[in-house]
Amino acid sequence: MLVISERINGLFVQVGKAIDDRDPRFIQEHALKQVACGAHALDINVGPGRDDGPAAMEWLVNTVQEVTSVPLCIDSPGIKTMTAGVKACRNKVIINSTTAEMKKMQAIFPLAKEHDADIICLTMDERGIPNDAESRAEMAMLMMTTAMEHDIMPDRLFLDPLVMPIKAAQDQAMKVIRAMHLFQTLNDPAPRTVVGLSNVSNGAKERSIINRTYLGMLMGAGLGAAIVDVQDELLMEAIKAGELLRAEKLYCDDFLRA
Ligand code: THG
Repeated sequence: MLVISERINGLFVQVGKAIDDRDPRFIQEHALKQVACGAHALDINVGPGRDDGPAAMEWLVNTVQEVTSVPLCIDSPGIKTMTAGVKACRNKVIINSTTAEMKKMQAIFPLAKEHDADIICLTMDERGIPNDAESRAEMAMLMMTTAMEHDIMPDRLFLDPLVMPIKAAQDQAMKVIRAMHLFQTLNDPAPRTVVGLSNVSNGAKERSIINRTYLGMLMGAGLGAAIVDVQDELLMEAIKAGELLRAEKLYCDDFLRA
């Protein structure tokens, strides 16, 4: 399972302030902590509502890659901010994200091709997030075929069914599980998948138990990568147990200490 840290995100007050102040120390210590906690990659997001998006993103990428060479997952809905982030990356880069909107794909796929980036594909379009699993799979298929028209093979994509807060839409949690199953049938070998796990518990109490229970359900449905709170130790243990149960890691008595 590819573990991506959600924490280098301007949404978090301290991170937002460090970006505003262009304070490298906090960001760099924070990035190293994520890697020490088991992050294989870092999601990099300057946060919403900035007028300095591209400059802030370029600074954030440069600041982080001064201390670590793990892949960066550039997370922005804005094409200018995305481009600034991807251009600044010296190591492996994941574009987070495109949607199924034609205009968006026509901007993102050439950028990905130019920089040899992987791409997270959100199953939504101008009409929003579909209400059912089948429409999510249909949009995933559209993104896979459009990527191929840009000479990007399906193995460069991560399909994201978009996890919704359980508090806002309780019926969506199982629809996302069903979408995860449907995604496996869209290609051979099965496409890679990713979710933003913490979305599920947004605004809920007892976030940790909700997150790790859902993680187990998603791993059972074939989830391949997740943007998570790697500082949640119980969650990281659940991921290791899931890898054990999926036979991705050889069994050993003390697997949790690995
Ligand atoms: N898919 C993809 N990318 C994503 C998401 C997704 N990126 C963003 C998000 N969803 C995943 N990252 C987070 C980061 C933080 C939180 C949830 C998901 C979160 N933050 C607290 C909150 O909003 O309550 C912040 C609290 C604080 O300030 O401490 O929950 O789905 N591809």
